[in-house]
Amino acid sequence: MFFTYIVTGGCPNGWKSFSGHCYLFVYKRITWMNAGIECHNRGGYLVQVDNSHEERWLTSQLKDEVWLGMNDIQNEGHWRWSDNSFVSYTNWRYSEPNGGRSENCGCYCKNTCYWSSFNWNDRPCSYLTTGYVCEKKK
Ligand SMILES: [Ca+2]
Ligand SMILES: [Ca+2]
Repeated sequence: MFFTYIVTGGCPNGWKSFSGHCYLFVYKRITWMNAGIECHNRGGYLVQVDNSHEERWLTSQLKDEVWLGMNDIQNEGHWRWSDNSFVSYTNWRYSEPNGGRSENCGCYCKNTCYWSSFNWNDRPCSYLTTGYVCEKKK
């Protein structure tokens, strides 16, 4: 039996290819936790931004605010990605993160102040943001 598998640059149909990884952009009202579950169910994880190269590509693709894979739920101010690795590269918006214990999940926030259209904000994990990005390795 054969399965047809439509790929775009080595990624499943609907996913975008960048630097050895595949990215799926989903726009819907959703909490951070549920966004993570949906990514997991698709064989990926909430997007992890490792460097300015990836950051520039992601922000060039974004159409609205989306969840990032990072959180400081376990230890306030100590941000980790879904695989438990520490967040090293950051692109926080000016004055962010500002939420303390009430805001423990990271997202891309629209930015009207600077040339870059999106950068990072901490938000309550139960906030219904406008979407999420899943990532997985090819
Ligand atoms: Ca926090
Ligand atoms: Ca915030």
